[in-house]
Amino acid sequence: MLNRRGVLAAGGIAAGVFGVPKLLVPAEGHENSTHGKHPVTYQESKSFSGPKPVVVPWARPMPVPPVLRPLVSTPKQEIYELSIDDTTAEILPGLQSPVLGFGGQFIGPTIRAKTGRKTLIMFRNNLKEGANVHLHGGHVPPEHDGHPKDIIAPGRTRLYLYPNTQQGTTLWYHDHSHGTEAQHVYLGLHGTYIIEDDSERGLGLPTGAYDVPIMLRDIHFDDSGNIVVFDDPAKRTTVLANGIPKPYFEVAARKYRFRLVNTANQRLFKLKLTGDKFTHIGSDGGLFGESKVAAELTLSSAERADVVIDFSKYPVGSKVVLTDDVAGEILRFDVVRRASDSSRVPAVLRPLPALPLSTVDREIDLAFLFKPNQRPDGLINGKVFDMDRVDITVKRGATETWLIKSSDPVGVKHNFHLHLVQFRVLERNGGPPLPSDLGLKDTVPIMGGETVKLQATFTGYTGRYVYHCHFLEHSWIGMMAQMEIVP
Ligand SMILES: [Cu+2]
Repeated sequence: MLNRRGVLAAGGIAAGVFGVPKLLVPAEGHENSTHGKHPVTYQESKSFSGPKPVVVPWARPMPVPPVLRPLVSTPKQEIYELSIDDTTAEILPGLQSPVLGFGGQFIGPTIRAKTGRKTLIMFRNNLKEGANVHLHGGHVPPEHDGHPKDIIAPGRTRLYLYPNTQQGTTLWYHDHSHGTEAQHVYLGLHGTYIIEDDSERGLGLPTGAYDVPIMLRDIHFDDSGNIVVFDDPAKRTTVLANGIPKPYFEVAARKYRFRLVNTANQRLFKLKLTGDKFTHIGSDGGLFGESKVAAELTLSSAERADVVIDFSKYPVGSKVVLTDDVAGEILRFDVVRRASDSSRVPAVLRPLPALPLSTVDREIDLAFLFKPNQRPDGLINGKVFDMDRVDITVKRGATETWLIKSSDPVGVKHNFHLHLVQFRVLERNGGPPLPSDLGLKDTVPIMGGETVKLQATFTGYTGRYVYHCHFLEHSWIGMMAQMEIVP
């Protein structure tokens, strides 16, 4: 059986000989369930040889990732240490699967930051290969953005500074190391990073134990219970809520704020609640201007949805299930006790920033270059990513309008992510944005043949940042480009 280094190396080779690029097709439905290629099981040293453990629905509680404790905390800054580890996790019941994890945990600890207070984190890479950390959605200097070239060598540390100058929101941190980000994130290098701010606190939304991040993702176990990497995403049929398939979560009969984060490498969730609706209060970059009632939430890879669910109308003993239109039941909320509730969900939250006048127009095309009997390349505006090439130059402070498009055929899906700043979606296919496009955004799905017009203002820092498809097997084969922000 391959060890980890062997697996990662073999994965790179295997990817080069894939005939049919099902690896590059996001999991949404079972239409891609047959294909010919070379998935690789991920194992530490010995193969699991028993029967694959059976997931009994609602048998295990959904864990809430622990909040990381700072080593030093002052009103101006907090200092943390966090390791990047080879570890194991009990994802399937009774089976310890080899995975990667921040702080030794498959779902990394939650970091709670505050607007106006810096976060400094010393990451230590305990892997046998390079890794790094990107704060997804964070407004951070370029040397702290986890640029693909900035790798933490095995056994080394790197200090990341997050200024937290942006408003309260739900971000996440994950690996962004060049050529290995897809495997590393798939194997567990992901955690939630929450920024809180005083004006948000003043709204009276649920807090403390009633403010719960939920990381949703999919994973592929083979018939023996091994995690499969470099696979067909349609086979990632085990959906996890905070690392557990089909868990229950005990709630009081009151309001809860849930911060949903899609950490899947490539998946579009369509989420519903049995017999209930979400109160949708925010997206990637923070709160909406007004709360909205939503029967369904579309959440593509790396997107976040900030929602409130009010369980106060339910008698103790009630169950409410979170479902996906493809995966079916994901997570059951069990109402187990009554509770007082002084929290509120105001109809008016806080206004979004005004849209400045845009002075630059660009077109960004995400597409594959298909090649016979070879792995395709991922292209942005016709080019494979080169981390030494600057693709566009942006003047600091400029407001720009980007028409994101995909010249791929209808049915192919991509997922555009811009580093450094949040944007606003102005149009989709020349019409109004979808509900899932609203608010401050850093990631947006885009289908073959579609266009998404967005506007961004490049405040803050100068230097080099990437923009890419956030289906990680797409950025991994080159669907990434680089901008340089200049004074
Ligand atoms: Cu893509």
